[in-house]
Amino acid sequence: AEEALEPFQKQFFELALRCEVLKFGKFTLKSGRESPYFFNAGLFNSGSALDGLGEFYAEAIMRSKVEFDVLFGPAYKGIPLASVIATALYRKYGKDTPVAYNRKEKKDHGEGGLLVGAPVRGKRVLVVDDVITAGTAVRECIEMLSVEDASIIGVVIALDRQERAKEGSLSAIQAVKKEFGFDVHSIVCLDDLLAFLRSSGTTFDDSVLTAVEAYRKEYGVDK
Ligand code: OMP
Repeated sequence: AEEALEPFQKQFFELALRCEVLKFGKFTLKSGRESPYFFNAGLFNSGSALDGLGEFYAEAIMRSKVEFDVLFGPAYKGIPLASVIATALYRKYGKDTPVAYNRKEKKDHGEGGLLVGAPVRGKRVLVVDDVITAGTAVRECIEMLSVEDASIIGVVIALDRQERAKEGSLSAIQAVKKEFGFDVHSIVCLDDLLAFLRSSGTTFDDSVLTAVEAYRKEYGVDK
């Protein structure tokens, strides 16, 4: 049986559709696969969109019960994400969470260092990202943070596509979990998208659901 969507997950899909972050059609992915849907988080690009986005991440974090000291947003996309998530955690849950991020380029003057914001030394860090495609960004974070003796205790993303990596039967996310031993939390996953489409009545053409179901069948991970 399929799990019902939580209200915030339904609202997240509605926002993603409104912002055209979530689109249906034919898209060639980094992996070369042709996907019937695409998620472009860069289009959460206005005050209202970012406000909603921050709240949905915050709710996913609160529900996960993950305990952490610092929210870390890898440059560049992670920086606004960490900022709006932290304000939502404070406004909605009274949790005043320290925020940090990295520079991509080293400064040659002033206070140097690649890390900016709250100190991460020795802290439990929750990393934020939009999607994990190959896990490269997560690996880079682990390296950056290990220099500071910080430990990543989890990652939170918006969408888990639940796809098998090109090699093997695990998804990039499952591989990251297995290799590093931390959890990856998401606002929604592919199965939630299917649930959303199934519950949307006549809003979408039947071919959309059929195509996403077929894609899940061909490239999806076992649960
Ligand atoms: P970075 O922006 O490099 O971390 O990775 C995001 C990558 O994932 C981009 O190359 C996107 O094209 C890709 N991507 C999405 O952003 N959304 C999707 O739904 C699917 C992909 C993908 O190509 O797998």
